[in-house]
Parts: sequence; C-alpha cells; structure tokens
Amino acid sequence: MSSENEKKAMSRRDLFGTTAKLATLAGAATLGGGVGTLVGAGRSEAATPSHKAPEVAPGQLDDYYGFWSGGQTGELRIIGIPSMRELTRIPVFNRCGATGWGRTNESLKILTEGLLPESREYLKKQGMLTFDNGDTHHARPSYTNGTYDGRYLFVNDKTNARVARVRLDIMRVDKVVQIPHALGVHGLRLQRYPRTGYVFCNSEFRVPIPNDGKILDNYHDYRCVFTAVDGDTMKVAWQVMVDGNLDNTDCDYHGKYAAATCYNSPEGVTLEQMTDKERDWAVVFNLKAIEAAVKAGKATMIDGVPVLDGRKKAKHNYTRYIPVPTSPHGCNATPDGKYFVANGKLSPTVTIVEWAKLDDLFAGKIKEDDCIVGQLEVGLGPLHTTFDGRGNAYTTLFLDSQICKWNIEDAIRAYKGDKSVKPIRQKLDVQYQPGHNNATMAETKDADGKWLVSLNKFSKDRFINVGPMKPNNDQLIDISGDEMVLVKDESAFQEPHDATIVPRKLINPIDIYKRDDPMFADAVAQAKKDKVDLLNDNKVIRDGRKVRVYMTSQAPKFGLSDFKVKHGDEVTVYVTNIDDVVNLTHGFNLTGHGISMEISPQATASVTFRADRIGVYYYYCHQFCHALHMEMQGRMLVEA
Ligand code: CUK
Ligand code: CUA
Repeated sequence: MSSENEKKAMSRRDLFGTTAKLATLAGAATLGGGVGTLVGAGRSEAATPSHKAPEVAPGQLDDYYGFWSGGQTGELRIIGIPSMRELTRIPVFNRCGATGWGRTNESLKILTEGLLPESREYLKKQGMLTFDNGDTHHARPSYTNGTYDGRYLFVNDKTNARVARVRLDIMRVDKVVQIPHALGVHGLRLQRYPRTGYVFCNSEFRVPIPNDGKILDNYHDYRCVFTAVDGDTMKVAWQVMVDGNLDNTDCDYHGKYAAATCYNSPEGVTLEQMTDKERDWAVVFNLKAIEAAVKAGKATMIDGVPVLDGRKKAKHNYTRYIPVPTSPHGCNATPDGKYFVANGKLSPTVTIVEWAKLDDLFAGKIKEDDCIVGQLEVGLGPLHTTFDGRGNAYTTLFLDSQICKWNIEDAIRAYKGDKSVKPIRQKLDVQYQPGHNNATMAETKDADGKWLVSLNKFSKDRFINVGPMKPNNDQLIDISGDEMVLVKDESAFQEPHDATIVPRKLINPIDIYKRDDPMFADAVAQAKKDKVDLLNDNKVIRDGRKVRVYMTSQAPKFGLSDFKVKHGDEVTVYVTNIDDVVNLTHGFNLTGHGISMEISPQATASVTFRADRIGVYYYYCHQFCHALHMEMQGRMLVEA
C-alpha cells in the first residue's frame, strides 16, 4: 500500500474509531450511498479481464462446483468455477414451479416431518403445510478427515430456524430439521474431524425459553442457544445456552472445539444498547466436556432436547468467552488447523485465536486473552476471511469495498512486536461492498489457492440498469500467483451470502434414478399395496373418496390419455418416468389446479389434491422432451 493510500485509509479509520461510536453507526447506516463510494468511486474500468481471464470455451467443463446459497430466495445454486455459469438451482425452503418442490408429496414429507409442533399448529391455522420461504446463508458439504467427502451438503434457513440436508448424488434435499428454542438460525458449519458428524448452528436472536408469552418485554430473560444437530439422523443432539447473540461459527480440525462470534454482549434490543461496549467476544465450545455432561445426564431436558447452561455465570467448563472488539462477524478456521479468525466488522481488525491454547484455557492454566495470538488492522468493515493454503488469508472489507490479502504467520509475528514484518500483502478493489468471500477448498485441509470469489452486495453501475433493485455482483479473482487478479463479474439475484467451492472430482451426482431411491419409497410402497407395477401399469384405483391415479410417462406420451374422478374426491396422481435416457425429464402440469412437478428419468413423483372443480382439465408435460412434446397431454374429467 502506498503511503498516500495509507494516509487516506487511516483518516477514514479515525472516523470509525471506537471513541466515535455515533459516527460509526451513522456511517454504517448509509453504507450504500456514502462509504461505498469512498473507494472505487465511479466505474472501475481497470477491472476489465486481463490475460488471466478464465478460459472455459463453449462445450468445455468447469473444474469446480461452487455451492452458492440463494439468500432470500431460500434456494441453493450450483455455479461452475471458473466460468461462473449458473448450472442449476436446488430448491430447498422455497416453493419451486419447475420441480414441484413444496407441492409434491415427496417434498412435502421432507419439508414437514422435521417441523416443531408449535410451527405445525401455526401453519395449520394459516391453511399452510409448511413455510414457503427461507433465507439460506451458509451451505457446506460434509467432511471426512478434514476434507469433503461428497455425501451431503447442509444449509441454514435463518428466518424459520431450519437446517436442510442435501443429498449430493441427486442434488435434492432429503431431510429438514427445525431448531427448537431458536429464532433465526444463522451461522452454520460442520464438524470436520473425524467426520460430519455435528452440524453446528447458531441461533442469532435471543428469545424467551419457552417462548409462550410469559416473558415478553423483559429482554434480560431472553436466551440464545448454540445447537449441534446430528448430521446422520438430522435430530438435535444438544444445545448450549450462551451470553450474547451468536453470529457466525466454525470449528477446528481435531474434533475438540467449536467457536462462534457473538455480538450484543450487553444483551440489549436497540442498536444503541447492542453496541454499547468496546468488546464483545468469541465464545468457544469444549465439545468433549459438553458430550460428557450430556451423557452424565447433567443437561436439562427441554422439549426433548438436552440443554446445558454455558453462560458465564454458570461457571461450567462447556464454554469460554474470548474478548474481541465489538460486533465481530465472520468466524473462519485456517486450513492448517492451527487458528481461527474473528472478523471485526465495526473494528478494522481481525483477531487470530490459536486452537491449541484452548486446552490450557479450559484447564485453567491461561486466561482468555492469552489465546489471542494476533490482531491485525486490515481495513474498514472486515466481514469474512478465506485462505489459500499457502499461509495467506483474504478478508473482505465491506466498507472499503476491498479484499485484503495478509499473511497469517507475519500477522502473528507483528502482534508479538516484530516491527520488521509487513503482514498485509495486497488490497484489491471489488465492486462493491463484499460480504463473504471464499477460495477453492479453503475450508478443508486441502486448500488449493486457485480461485477466490467475492460476493458483493452492491453492483451499482456494473451492469445495465434493471430497475431499483440491482443484482449482486459475484466476482472471480485469480489467487494462484503472488497478486490477486480480478477476472470476472457475474450478476446474481438476491442474495447469495456465501459459497463453497469443491473440485469436480469430489462430487459425483447420478444421471438416472435407481428405482429403489428413498425419495419415492412411499409411492413404491403404496403401489405395491395397490398391486400396481409402476413401470408398466396405468390404472385408476378408487378407495372410497380417495382416488389413486397411476401413470407412466415416456416421450411423448403419458400412459393415461384421460382419467375420470368425482367432484370432491381426494386425488393422488403418481407419474413414473420410464424413460431410461440421460437428461430426459418429463413434467406433469395440471391446468387450473396450481400443480406442476418434474419427473426425472426413472423417478416417480406424486401430488395430492381435491378435485374441487367440475369439468375438463388438461394435464401436460412441461419439460420440452420430444418433437411431439406439445402433444404430450391428457384430460382429467371431473364429474358432478
Ligand atoms: S453472513 Cu451474510 S455476509 Cu449470514 Cu455469513 Cu456475513
Ligand atoms: Cu414429456 Cu415434454
């Protein structure tokens, strides 16, 4: 950094000093218009792709799968890296017309069986079966021995406190669990060693437990819990009550500790109360001590879940609170397994904590502060940090609209007082206001330091104007050399918070379903009871007021060109795609009934509805499967 830049940065930093809290808050409230234009004001022509632009020519394949969260859309997206092409979307918490997710029996079973009783009751009163929105932030593939094993991917729903598991062989959700005693499940990371294992979830907001109206405005009696979900059963394993609001989380590479950044240590409910302290903390969790306590029956069972008290005043050895500057945000474990980094957000610093010191901390040999081995001033608004596996870290600076590359061991040396080292390697402008960044394999022991994506919340002038709500700007940066080089802009609909990037050899999805897939096991079982061969039979079975319609689909024909039901019947249509051809998906779309679903090759999908409309209704295939695809249709006749 030139001394000129340094001066500029310093003067801005002064504005955001802890003594000028009001200035900070005022600044934070106007980020988009104000501070965002400080750096890289106007269009940044210099960012035009240079010699390092990634070459993925038409017909060529990407090297990596990027798993993008979809934010407020409630979905996941798969982005090819380095092309940045959007390859597909995985419906998760959203209702999806293309796939029928949220409407088919198969998806509704998954979306409803993990709901808490109180949610079920609420939804019923609203005439709903499940929530039809979600807010996905953190998507993470499962681990074995510190690296991805290609089994599952887990993702949070911040708004309705759920966690979903995606099967990576079919890229569909197979389990959803709703977290009790929590509103706003935010931070999510997975146990890395020996395997996943636990899914660690931060509930962000503090709530009364139970939230039954007895405690309302007395916010000092609200609680926040850290939850471990068993990734195999998708049931809550245990919860630990903590002080403050949990934000992001991560864990070590040894299966011993997890950590979470906490804001709002004053436990207030207004912005002023929440930031009324110089320091908050990173809370660290002693997994062995927690497991032992749960096993020994020391937890309080609340709604069938063991809950331990990890608040400071309880003085148990489940947790310790390591002080860090106020309102930290990202929490990121280094791929060498030695440290985690708490990102300052309101403070221009990152704080480095050494995992190994936690042994002595929990043994009472050292103090919380002694676990901090580095604190580096990186720039304004540090949110998240990622790594290249060569000892460097990359921190997003939300306010500066930059990525700061710094060296971890140099930062530790500088903190010890070595004035000769300059830990900061480079600052790169991004366009604009980055939240997460993530590098290829950065959250595994095999971090490979090839590509980095910066997920920028503001795109402003980077794309042609699409109206007041602009796209986000996901930028691809080459980090394989000494310098970061920006090579690509890609627009994204609101709001991918985070991305994980995995080499394609570690992910092996199937092309065609196997007939014994659990996704449609219920349909197979019902057909067996009805003595229907799903691959060959086309039959209508009446069972009182229930009617089951079984039909095949094979391009360009449904097995039934019509079926007849009576007004008021409860109708279930089972469609089995008997085509055994890669890419040959059919749809079943029933006119005037709000029903559409996809049936992948060799899959069965089903949907249930009441035949409440008398008359003739067409069903048609909505996936362009054949030259006679338009003719792939039939009629439902509903008689009075
Ligand atoms: S959070 Cu969104 S930018 Cu939910 Cu991971 Cu930091
Ligand atoms: Cu089947 Cu179009």
